[in-house]
Amino acid sequence: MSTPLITRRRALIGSVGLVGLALSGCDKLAGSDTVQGIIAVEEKFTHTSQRLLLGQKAPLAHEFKASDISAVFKANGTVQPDTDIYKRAQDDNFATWKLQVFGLVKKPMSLSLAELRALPARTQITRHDCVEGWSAIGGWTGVPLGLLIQAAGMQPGARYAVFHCADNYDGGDPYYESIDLIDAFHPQTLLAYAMNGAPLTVAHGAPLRLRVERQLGYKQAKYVMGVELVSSFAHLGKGKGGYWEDNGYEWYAGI
Ligand SMILES: Nc1nc2c(c(=O)[nH]1)N[C@H]1C(S)=C(S)[C@@H](COP(=O)(O)O)O[C@H]1N2
Ligand SMILES: [Mo]
Repeated sequence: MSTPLITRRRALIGSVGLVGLALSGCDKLAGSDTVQGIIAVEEKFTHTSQRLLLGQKAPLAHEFKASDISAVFKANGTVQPDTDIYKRAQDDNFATWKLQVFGLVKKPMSLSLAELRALPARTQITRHDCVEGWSAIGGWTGVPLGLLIQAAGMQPGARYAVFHCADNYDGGDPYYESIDLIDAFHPQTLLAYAMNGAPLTVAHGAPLRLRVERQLGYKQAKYVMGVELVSSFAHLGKGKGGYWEDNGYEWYAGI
């Protein structure tokens, strides 16, 4: 465990609280050149218009009661990555697996599952909407992504968080996803290690998956091995910011 995270944790537990931190982070961001730049360069009408409509308030996705949790939550896309790196991690039940936080950060970090579990956590019960036409309500527990980014510190020029996954979709290209910093610092954006109170199963993305609650299912990257801060995702995959985006889906998949 690196000192900055522990320091941050003490500060959080102290007075502000995690949501306070995330929101104050957002307030600062909202006035920055970076965020203004993101808004200026967005090509997608949906994205720009939603941002304009929402202003800087970033409302929360609806959260449900425990009794609303779906009896069956379909596992979709990859349900068992077949890459060597994943199989090795799975073999020891992710005991030696580590999340890499890198790219345009001041302090790259490498965090074990135990270290992630020791950080302040958020639990939320939300509805997952897949573009294929099914939905399910599930409970997610994990570390707010904004906390990790704060701990790593952003370098100037960071605009997006990219999630590198362990699976090659359908035996083809690596699965990856990306979100902007507004979603990265949204208080409901988590790197989740538990679903419905139990450790994430392999089918649902063990050991760690993204929850970005105001976007569609394909943004919810499973098997996250690394979070990279970038200024542009043009050099990744086919340059559209995600596996499904490279195959024609919208980058901003707002619900
Ligand atoms: N790494 C990875 N993440 C992924 C996918 C995938 O195939 N690989 N599929 C996506 C799609 S389309 C959906 S709907 C959700 C499914 O999550 P679930 O299996 O927990 O229901 O994961 C998303 N994240
Ligand atoms: Mo999906």
